[in-house]
This record gives sequence, structure tokens and C-alpha cells, in this order.
Amino acid sequence: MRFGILAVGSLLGGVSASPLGQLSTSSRPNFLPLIEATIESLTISLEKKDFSSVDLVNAYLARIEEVNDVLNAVTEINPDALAIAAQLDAERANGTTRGTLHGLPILIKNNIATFDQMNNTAGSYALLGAKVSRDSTIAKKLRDAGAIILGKTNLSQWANYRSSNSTNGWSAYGGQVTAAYYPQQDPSGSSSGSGVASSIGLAVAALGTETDGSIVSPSSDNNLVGIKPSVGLTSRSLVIPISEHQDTIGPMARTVKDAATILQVIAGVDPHDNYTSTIPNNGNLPDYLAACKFSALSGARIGVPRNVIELFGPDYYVPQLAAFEKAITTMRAAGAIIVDNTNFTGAAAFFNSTAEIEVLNADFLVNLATYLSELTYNPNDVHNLEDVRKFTQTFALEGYPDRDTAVWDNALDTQGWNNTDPRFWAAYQEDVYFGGAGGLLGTLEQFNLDAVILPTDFASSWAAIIGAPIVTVPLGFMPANTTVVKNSRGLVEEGPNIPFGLSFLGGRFDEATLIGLAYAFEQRTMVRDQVQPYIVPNTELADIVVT
Ligand SMILES: *[C@@H]1O[C@H](CO)[C@@H](O)[C@H](O)[C@H]1NC(C)=O
Ligand SMILES: *[C@@H]1O[C@H](CO)[C@@H](O)[C@H](O)[C@H]1NC(C)=O
Ligand SMILES: *[C@@H]1O[C@H](CO)[C@@H](O)[C@H](O)[C@H]1NC(C)=O
Ligand SMILES: *[C@@H]1O[C@H](CO)[C@@H](O)[C@H](O)[C@H]1NC(C)=O
Ligand SMILES: *[C@@H]1O[C@H](CO)[C@@H](O)[C@H](O)[C@H]1NC(C)=O
Ligand SMILES: *[C@@H]1O[C@H](CO)[C@@H](O)[C@H](O)[C@H]1NC(C)=O
Ligand SMILES: *[C@@H]1O[C@H](CO)[C@@H](O)[C@H](O)[C@H]1NC(C)=O
Ligand SMILES: *[C@@H]1O[C@H](CO)[C@@H](O)[C@H](O)[C@H]1NC(C)=O
Ligand SMILES: CC(=O)N[C@H]1CO[C@H](CO)[C@@H](O)[C@@H]1O
Repeated sequence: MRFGILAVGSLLGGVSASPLGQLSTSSRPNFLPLIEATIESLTISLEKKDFSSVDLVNAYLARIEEVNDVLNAVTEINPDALAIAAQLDAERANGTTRGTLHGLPILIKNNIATFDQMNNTAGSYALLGAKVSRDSTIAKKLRDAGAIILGKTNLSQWANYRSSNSTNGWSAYGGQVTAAYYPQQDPSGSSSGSGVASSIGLAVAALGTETDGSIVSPSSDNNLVGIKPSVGLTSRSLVIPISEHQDTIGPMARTVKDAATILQVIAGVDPHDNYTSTIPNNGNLPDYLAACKFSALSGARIGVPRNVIELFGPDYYVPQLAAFEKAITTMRAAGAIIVDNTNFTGAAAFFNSTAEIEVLNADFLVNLATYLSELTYNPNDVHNLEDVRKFTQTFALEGYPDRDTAVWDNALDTQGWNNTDPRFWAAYQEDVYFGGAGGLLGTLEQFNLDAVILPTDFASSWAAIIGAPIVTVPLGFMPANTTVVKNSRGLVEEGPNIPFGLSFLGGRFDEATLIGLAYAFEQRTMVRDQVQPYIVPNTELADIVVT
């Protein structure tokens, strides 16, 4: 079971359209293209005053405007972004920096609340105009580190927890996201806009959320590094929920180092989310950036659960599996000890189990009501899932019944019990078995492994049900002769150049280990650079900076 699977006009880039057209090419500063810019490179340039954060915001806004009509990745722009950038520029000018993201624009998924002019809707009109009393903890941590929250990204509506016949990246409020590697490419989901925006440099990076697959899958399909943190490492306070047992917030970035830097900022204990009290070492975090060592694969014990790969079947996955075998060779050459056939003994039975969906349904009924109770303004008076369903089925722009409410109908009518019911614990214990002795955690322990690897398309559920972390990195692309396959709504599901990723799965709160392994693999392969998107914005900093 999976969630998240669960010719472009130019504003400034064209010669005639460019207000800087009179500049000779030699006088244009030679900055790194924004699709390649990293936190480190941008910070160095900001320090050297090559450009300002205001310039950076202007560049990203122009880039969003260039491509958003086609890709729909960004759903709202923060009207305060330029003023915030100016303030951060002033602070830097007098020697003050707030943290590692000082003056860097970041986009966040449209289910992470901010206490500003932006809406937090999960893509639903039911929550348009609703207000919260403070920033979500994650948004506050970003701002405390100096980040500019540039805007909100579009998503699969309700993080893909509404409909059985919708599409990845569609929400009533934001329309349909498409990805940048093939026209009309399915962007995957549910952090669809975050994946697309980060992939082509509409911001330094983006945040996504995951319940089962919603960070790693769109990271995979958009040629990105995604970190799905352990449940409890990143606070869910004032993030529109699905399930307290599975939800987590994480970075989607173009490099492992950028993702690690952002994870450092957003992780940590939060009194508003008691799951964060399970962070080990009294909440003291490891240094995730320092974990990025070229030598990290040397001596690492890495398991390959072949029976999981077999369960997914070959066909479409032939190119992925070939790339996966090549990755194993790369890791061996880097000194890793590959332990083959570290099978998950409960994998086949888990495929038959309904426990995960029962846990999610039960949590959603309670966790959604809690989120709604925290609103300080609730324009459509929705207080629970019944109210939200009624709104959705009667408000024309919600697209009902063409996009049905089958997931909610199942939770409310068929299942009908929540996480205070004794049946919840039976389902949850089943998940604990399939994630533990019968799955990921048991296998790590039995074979004394540092991590397990899988093609990202096969990876999410094994970690989701037990709150374990995953780091995905680019692994390859579908070959140029791939036959194009579209779904019933015209999105391209299979096609040339569509990226796919490699996942490292580990024990709870073992992000630092996974980041190290992912970095050592990334640096040896640099897969991300092998194929370019079919659509990229033209505007670069050189078009913005007036020298
Ligand atoms: C620098 O500027 C910021 C914002 O303008 C201000 O809060 C801070 O006190 C200033 N710091 C110094 C060292 O002048
Ligand atoms: C939030 O929604 C309100 C109501 O539709 C709208 O007026 C406002 O412009 C939105 N905010 C942003 C930042 O787009
Ligand atoms: C968090 O609080 C809830 C409700 O009080 C409780 O059921 C749960 O066990 C707590 N979780 C942790 C990890 O402390
Ligand atoms: C692991 O799974 C693979 C694929 O199903 C199978 O060929 C192999 O025999 C299994 N190994 C063990 C030790 O169970
Ligand atoms: C899964 O369910 C099918 C159909 O009910 C059954 O034949 C099969 O044995 C089950 N597999 C496992 C591993 O439980
Ligand atoms: C959860 O179920 C219990 C028992 O049926 C009920 O009393 C409670 O109101 C439910 N909570 C929510 C948020 O629906
Ligand atoms: C989606 O399902 C609803 C019924 O729940 C149906 O009316 C609608 O036609 C379906 N749409 C598609 C595109 O399958
Ligand atoms: C694509 O090319 C490869 C060899 O280059 C071949 O093995 C494969 O069958 C081709 N696929 C299609 C769909 O034509
Ligand atoms: C910022 C932005 O461009 N938002 C657009 C996102 O998509 C919706 C629906 O297609 C547009 O109405 C917004 O203007």
C-alpha cells in the first residue's frame, strides 16, 4: 500500500524582454545557475555581497512566474518575502546572522501553518482563510535560522488522504502539479509542488511531509535528495495531520548536504508535540552536516531484502533494478559490506494486512479534529471529518464527485472507530510487528546492519509503519526509448527521462548514519546531473543584480 503514489514564456531571460539586455555579456556577473546553487555557495556569495537576499527573492519570484502556469508547483507567494529579505540583509550588513539559513528562500508544503498572510489549506477550500495563533514549530525554526519562507507549495490534496480516484499533485485550491522531466509528468506526491520546485530551483530547497511515501516518492520522481525523518524528530505542531503515528516533516533538496543542513534546523524537542520527547540523548541532535563524509560507506554493513524487491515484480522496474545492481557494485567498491538476502520475513503477510490503513483512519479522525480545534478563525465552521466531508461534497470547486471522498467514507462509515477504540491497539500492534521483528528493525538487528537499501519506489511503507527514517538520493532515469504511458487523467506515469531514487532505510533516530551513506553514494555517482529537465526557468541572478 502506498500513499503519495500514496515551451515556456520568459519574464526576464529572453534577450528582448530583459531590462538588462543592454549589458554586454562580459559585464554580467558569473553566478552559479540557480538550479545548481547550494546553501554553501549562496551563503558565500551573500557574505561577499555579490548579491543580496532581496536579489535572491526577486530571482526566485521571477523563476516561479516563468514556469508556474505550466507546473503549478507554487500555490501561494509570501507577500512579506521581500520585506523579510531586506530585514535579513540589514542584519547581515551589521554582522548579525541568525543561523545557517540566514537570508535563504525556502518553500514549504501547503499543510505547514504560518502565522502570516499565507493560508494553510492542504489544498482544500474548507480551510481557505482559516487562521492559527502562531507559526507551526517547523516554520518558527526556519525563521529562527534566518530562512525566508518564500511561499507554499501545491500538494496532493489532504496529503493524498481523501480520494480513491484523484491524482498525485492535484488539489482543489492549487490545481494539478506536473513535474519538470517530461511534459505532463506525474509529479508523484503528496509533496508534489515541493519536489518540482526544489528540482528546478524555484527556491533553495523545500519542505515536505510524509505519512507513507510523500517525501521520498516525489523526491525520487523529481531527481532530489529527500529525508524522511523518524517520527518524533520533527514537530508536527500546527501541521495539518493524517496520523500522529506516521506523520513527519523533512527536507527535499538538490544535495545531501543541503538536506542535512535543513534537517538540523527543523529537528528537535517541542513541548507542543510530545512524540519529540522520544529523541534520544535528551534531545541533543547529532551533527548531520558533519555526517557527510566521503568515506562513510567504508566498512558499513548494508542489507538487501531481496524478497521485498521480488514482491514488487519486474516489468516497469527493469531499468531501476539494473541501476540498483550497479549501485551495489559502487558501494562495494567504496568498502561497504553488502549483506544479501536480508529478507523481511513478514513482507508477504504485510501486503495482505489492513492494519496500516486502520491505524491511519483511526488517527485521522482524532488528529484532524485536534488540528481544527486549534484554529483561531474557522470560516467554514469545520470541526471534524464529517464536517469536512460535507463541505467537500457540496462546494463545487472541490471537484466532487469526479474526485470522490472514498478514503473518508471508509474511515467514517466502513471502519467507524478511532484511535481511542480497543481495535486500534490490535491494528497498531500488527504494524509494530511488521515494522519490527517481521520487517525493517528486526532485520537491521538480526544481521547487525547499518542500513537496508531498496529502490525508492519500494521503500516507504516498511519504515512508515514503525516511524523509521529514510534518505533517498538520485539513482537513475528511465531510458530515452521508454514507451509513454498516461493515466486516465492524462498524466504521464511512464516515460523517457523520468528520474528514480535509491533509499537508505535505518533504525529510529539513525538519520546521521543514513545521511553519511547517502552522501558517500551521491559524491561517487552525481546522478542528478546526468539528465536535465525539459523545462527550466531562464531568470538567473545575473538578470537581477544591477552591477
Ligand atoms: C543589526 O541589525 C539588527 C536588525 O536591524 C538589529 O536587531 C541588531 O541589533 C543589529 N546588531 C548590531 C550588532 O548592530
Ligand atoms: C489567503 O486566502 C485569502 C482568502 O481567499 C486570500 O485573500 C489571500 O490572498 C490568500 N493569501 C495569500 C498569501 O495568497
Ligand atoms: C503523547 O500524549 C498522548 C496523549 O496524552 C499519549 O497518549 C501518548 O502516549 C504520548 N506519547 C508520548 C511519546 O509521550
Ligand atoms: C530471500 O528472498 C529471495 C527472493 O525471494 C529468495 O530467493 C531467497 O532464497 C531468500 N533468502 C532467504 C535467506 O530467505
Ligand atoms: C495473502 O492472502 C492470500 C489470499 O487470501 C493468501 O492466499 C496468502 O496465503 C496470504 N499470504 C500471506 C503471506 O499471508
Ligand atoms: C473517538 O471515539 C470515541 C468513542 O467512540 C468518541 O467518544 C470520540 O468522540 C471520538 N473522537 C473523535 C475526535 O471523533
Ligand atoms: C470518481 O469516482 C466517482 C464516484 O465515487 C465517480 O462519480 C467519478 O466519475 C470518478 N471519476 C473518475 C475520473 O474515475
Ligand atoms: C530500449 O532499448 C533497450 C536497449 O538499448 C532495449 O533493451 C529495450 O527493449 C528498449 N525498450 C523499448 C521499450 O523499446
Ligand atoms: C502563486 C501562483 O501562481 N499561484 C497559482 C497556483 O495555481 C492556482 C490554480 O491554478 C492559481 O490560481 C494561482 O494563481
